[in-house]
Amino acid sequence: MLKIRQVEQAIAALYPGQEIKCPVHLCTGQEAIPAGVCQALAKNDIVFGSHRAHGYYIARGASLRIFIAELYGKASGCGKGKSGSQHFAAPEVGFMGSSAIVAGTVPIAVGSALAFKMQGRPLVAVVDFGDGATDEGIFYEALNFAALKKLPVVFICENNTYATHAHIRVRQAKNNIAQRARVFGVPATKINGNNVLEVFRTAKSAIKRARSGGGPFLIECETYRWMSHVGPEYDCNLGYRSEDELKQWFKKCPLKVFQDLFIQKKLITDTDLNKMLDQVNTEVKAAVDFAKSSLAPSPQDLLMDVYRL
Ligand SMILES: Cc1ncc(C[n+]2csc(CCOP(=O)(O)OP(=O)(O)O)c2C)c(N)n1
Ligand SMILES: [Mg+2]
Repeated sequence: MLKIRQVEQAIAALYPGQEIKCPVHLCTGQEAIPAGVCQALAKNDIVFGSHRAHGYYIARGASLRIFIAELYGKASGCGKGKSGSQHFAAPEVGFMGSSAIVAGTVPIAVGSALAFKMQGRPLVAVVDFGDGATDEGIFYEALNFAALKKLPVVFICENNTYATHAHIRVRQAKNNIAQRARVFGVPATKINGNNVLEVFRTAKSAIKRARSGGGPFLIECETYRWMSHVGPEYDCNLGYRSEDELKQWFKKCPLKVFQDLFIQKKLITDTDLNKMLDQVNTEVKAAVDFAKSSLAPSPQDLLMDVYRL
């Protein structure tokens, strides 16, 4: 969680310098979900993200250097400078990709789970998406198919109340995503997405169940996005949410909740925390230096690795 937070704060600080050209959707405030879920995965399980997926890449343990280089559009980036923040992947650690198409990776994860089942491999596919993805028809088709075929897939919904600037109450008659999944035959639960231990325990049991043939599961994680929908700033001036609402969620910061618990239980000291912070910041700085000093892709590479007619 600390690494995700520090990486994204570095991105937010660097962004106004205009060297990062791609849009960035920061997951600050929602770090407990990727951290908890990835901790519950087995080495060869796979996970898909959405447009807000930095946390999954980092929590899966993929290289920070080539991630930051990707944001800088460099040839050394994990997408050779062509994927940017929304379409990156790290298949070497089972992070199979992210997508700007809302709900786009949901059916792909279900298809992967179908492949695992047909091949008789004991693997699980996990897909993370926002509450906005549950506005899409494909989400319900995916739930139905996963339940019908009893597939080893776990759906993680980050319900942060908003899809861009639209509150869930102006998009859906009921804020009951977990309940809706059950109607399709997918067992589901709603949890506190800012409590990393709760996320970890729930994901662990859903993944175990899926691996042993129990079929799909949906976890609805209640959480909140701190920064603007896209970009590195606070956006209460836009009028779609209040500063007071944001401040209430600062108090539920997933890192602070976890740190306070560990300090209270005397499992960690302030000195340990500062040491961790220093280590992470050193790694982030090295990644930024690597990105800045890397070369841009050459014009000849423009049409390589992309679909074309
Ligand atoms: C199919 C599709 N429709 C609309 C958009 C425009 N769009 C981009 S992000 C977004 C909202 C996503 O909200 P949510 O899924 O709740 O994720 P969050 O941004 O809150 O993490 C929308 C509507 C899109 N990218 N793809
Ligand atoms: Mg949302």
